[in-house]
Amino acid sequence: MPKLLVINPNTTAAMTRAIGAAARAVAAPGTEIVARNPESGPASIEGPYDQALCLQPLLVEIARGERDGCAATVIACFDDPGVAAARCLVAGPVIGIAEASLRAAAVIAARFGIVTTVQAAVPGIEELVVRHGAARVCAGVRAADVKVLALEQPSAATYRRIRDCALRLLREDAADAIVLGCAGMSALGPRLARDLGVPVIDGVGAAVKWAESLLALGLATSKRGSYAAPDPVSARRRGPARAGGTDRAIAAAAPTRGRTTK
Ligand code: 5HY
Repeated sequence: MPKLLVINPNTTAAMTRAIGAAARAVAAPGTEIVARNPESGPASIEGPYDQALCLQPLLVEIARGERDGCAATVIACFDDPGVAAARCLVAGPVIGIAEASLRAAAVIAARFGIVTTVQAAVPGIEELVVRHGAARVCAGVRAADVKVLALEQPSAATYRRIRDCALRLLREDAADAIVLGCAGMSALGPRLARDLGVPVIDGVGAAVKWAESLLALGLATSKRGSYAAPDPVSARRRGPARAGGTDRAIAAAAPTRGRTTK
């Protein structure tokens, strides 16, 4: 039975529990969900600085997940932090919830809109939309002006802000479906879909199902080219000051599987 690591890159345990519940709600009966967050890093990710701050502890946790037998990794943050680096580090598929949502949305709607938390998150998400070739089908990215941590126990006012933001995407930007632009919104998906009358895509669910299907197809990340495993030689040459903490922590967590020189 496959084990999936579903990692919340921020350090808020309540959010990790909610993300784990959203993942288990859609996982196939034989799939074991391991929901974790790093020991250190930002309590929430709201913009480029937090995204940078979460990276090293996130990679350490992903390497540990593989050592603990997780065959694939879902990065449960809508900024998809560290996805490419993690694909170098571990053998199994690594899926970001933003990429999974965009690909699912482009299949079920001619135009979709993304509702996220704060304005600071919008430019990074717009970049992801372009990077994943979804600019033509994305009607817009809008911030509901709610803090990520307000989603731990969303109040009625927080829910209304998100719903009304989604309504603006439908009415003013002509979106036909809504993508939840934060892992903390997963639990609100079913109610929003009922209230809005359109499909609402939750990235945690989309990424879990995608990971399961890649594993069922026997697919893992290619270690040829960009996602080749980190080269221990150059790691050692980076010198203790810079590399010591990061590489040693990651090396300690990761199995010494078939390191190939690029
Ligand atoms: C997320 N932040 O999914 C992103 C959403 C955002 O801590 N988990 C976070 O607002 O950027």
